[in-house]
Amino acid sequence: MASTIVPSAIKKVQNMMSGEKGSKAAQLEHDAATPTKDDRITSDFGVKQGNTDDWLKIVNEDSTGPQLLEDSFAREKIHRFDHERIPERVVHARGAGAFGTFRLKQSAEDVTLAPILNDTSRETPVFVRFSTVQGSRGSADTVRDVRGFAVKFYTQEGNWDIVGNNIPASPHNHGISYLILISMQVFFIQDAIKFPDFVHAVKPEPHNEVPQAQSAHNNFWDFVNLHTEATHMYMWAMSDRAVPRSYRMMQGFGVNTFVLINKKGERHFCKFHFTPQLGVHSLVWDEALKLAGQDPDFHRKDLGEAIDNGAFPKWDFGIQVIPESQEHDFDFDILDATKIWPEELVPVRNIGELELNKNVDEYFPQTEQVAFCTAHMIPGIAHSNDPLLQGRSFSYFDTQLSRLGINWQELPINRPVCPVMNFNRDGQGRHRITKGTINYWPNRFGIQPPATAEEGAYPEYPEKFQAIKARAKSAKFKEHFNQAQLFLNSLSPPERQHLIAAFAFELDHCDDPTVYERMSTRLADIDLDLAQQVAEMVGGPVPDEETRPNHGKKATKISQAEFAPASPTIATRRVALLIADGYDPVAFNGVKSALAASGAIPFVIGPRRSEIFPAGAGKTPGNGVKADHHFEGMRSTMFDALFVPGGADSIQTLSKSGRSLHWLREAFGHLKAIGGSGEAVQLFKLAFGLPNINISQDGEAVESYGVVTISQVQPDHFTEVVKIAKEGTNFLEKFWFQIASHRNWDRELEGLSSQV
Ligand code: HDE
Repeated sequence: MASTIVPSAIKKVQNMMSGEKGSKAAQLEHDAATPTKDDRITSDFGVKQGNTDDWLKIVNEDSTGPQLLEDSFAREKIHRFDHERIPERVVHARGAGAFGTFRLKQSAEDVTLAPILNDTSRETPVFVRFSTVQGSRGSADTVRDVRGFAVKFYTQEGNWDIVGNNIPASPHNHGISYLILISMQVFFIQDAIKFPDFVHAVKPEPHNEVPQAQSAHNNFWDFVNLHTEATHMYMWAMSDRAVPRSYRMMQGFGVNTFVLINKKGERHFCKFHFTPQLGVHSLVWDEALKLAGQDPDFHRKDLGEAIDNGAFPKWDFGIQVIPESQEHDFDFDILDATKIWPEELVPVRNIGELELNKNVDEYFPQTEQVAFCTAHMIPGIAHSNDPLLQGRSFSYFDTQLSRLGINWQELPINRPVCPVMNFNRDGQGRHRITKGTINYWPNRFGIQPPATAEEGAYPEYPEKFQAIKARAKSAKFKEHFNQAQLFLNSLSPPERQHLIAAFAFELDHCDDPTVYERMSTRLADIDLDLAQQVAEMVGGPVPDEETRPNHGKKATKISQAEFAPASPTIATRRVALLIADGYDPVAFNGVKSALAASGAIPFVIGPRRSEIFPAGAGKTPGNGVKADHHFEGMRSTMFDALFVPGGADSIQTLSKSGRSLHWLREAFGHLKAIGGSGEAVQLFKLAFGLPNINISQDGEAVESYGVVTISQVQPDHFTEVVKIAKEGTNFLEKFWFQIASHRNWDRELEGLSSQV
């Protein structure tokens, strides 16, 4: 009996695996159908249908009449449609996902026995889902929020999920709730009870379901003010981190403290990091606000587009490790997920690389039905006593029951690539069929005995406890302001300005004076200058003394400015070329092809989405270039940089159009790199006529506050090989450097961006 049941099932899975690389893809391919012209439409029970457009009726001479219930094809179609929606995730409802590969570059065998982290010959398939937290499934991508960064590793030892986010402490919105519960007095506080309070406070208010996908409302600020444990978190959430330029340009963190176990049975505490190779970049706030309306799918499309173009996003995967013996050597509790482990104290060891290289085939069965669970750990990785992690590991399995049903782990996207053999049975939506008479252990045939350690059983670490049962927490959990100050002190000057502006925006949306007045006072616990600036803006009481001195300490790798790629790059940046009839073809063609050659994505934007004709070529169809979009269809917010080639007629048209001037001024206001050649210098004088902006006059390329101009054009200005270096004299070199710098912060710091 044993030989007919177990081995055949295992063999089937093993055949699909054929080495770990690509095994998930092979498995999914096995489940997927690609309809072709040769296929014929059928009902769900497999019968071919001849007419899918007319419900079966009793018809009069004019072909009208009542519909028949007998039409099971029509009824099936409507039934299926009526039940297409499942409950959206209670948090992180809006997301985008992709497949990829994890490669280990350096073994971490000294700290973990997990083969995925010590076998450098392995390639492990992954699925990653990015998300926002507060908004519902149809909300916009670019809202101010923490982003989910959930990774499912389909390893040969089973699925391993890191359900993380883009902010390292748990200033994750619902992280706050936990942060609060672990820090309250010891009475009556339980994870499951406190978590809904926070999520209720941040989600739309109950009386009118407003606002959508925003924390800028009374209830949120009321709640976090009353729970000072949330202080560190909201500093991050008000920073640029909460408005990423792209999912591809944000960090990912496991947030919780995990345990690694090595072959000797030693334990190390660990935090997981993903650092994007393109650098960490954000939108500016005004741009994020506008994009929410102009292109609500901005991040989703950006991810799909990059992968389709072969520009696979990559992250370095790193671990921070603390030996068990040093658990108490820090002035914060290393199990407190609301605290970071500053990198100068615990360096990050980059040991691997995560690459996303395949878009989903169908959103619902893959991105919507993927289900993560923090309890999904493989041998060599384990829970610590981080109380946030322990609470989460109950919640994730539980929430999948209402969303997907008890057999959620059998859905194709969630199925491990290794054999799953056990005596769990039945339940709604069961797919697996197991042959034979045995569904229990022990059994008379010895079928499916538990594994031994040598066979790869999950190792339990014998941790000694001599304890009392109490609702308690360690004393270090009660400190709430040190890392909020550390965060503020570590920001660059523009990032600090953005943080102040974000507080001012959010509290301006609170119309209950109790809320914004209390918050104005609370900020003095972090920093007096911060509190004064915000209070003045929002009409709260302006504090005149600090209630808690700022310790003045800084940490590395907090400011996004510290994550520049090893060498500057313009790869994957979207650059708009603005033209009208009569544009200069030399500059246009030169810059366009040089952009593409450097890995950027050029877009031609004109007054209409049809052919635009260059200077001197007449309007013969085929002589010009077809615009990708027109000025009204797309907005400057959707691009990282603009280039305007000269050409007298083209510039004259652009100068007369309010919309094209708005494109330029808006891009200037959003601190983007702007390049122009020939007659474009006149347009720039008109658009940004500020004395500080130095514009090319004598044929030399000039860079001034991120505006790069060259007044006279020679063909070789646009064909030289481009090295991206600040000192460059060449037009492209200067322009490329500005694009690679992401934004020109000086423009903002000196108040120029608000003057245009
Ligand atoms: Fe979550 N969280 N969470 N969370 N979380 C969910 O699970 C929860 C926390 C995170 O793309 C839910 O499948 C509790 C921290 C991500 O599918 C739910 C606590 C972090 C995602 C849940 C936390 C996260 C979720 C809702 C303790 C960053 C989306 C749907 C207070 C490390 C995963 C679901 C995806 C989703 C509970 C705190 C990240 C309800 C109880 C901290 C990325 O189970």
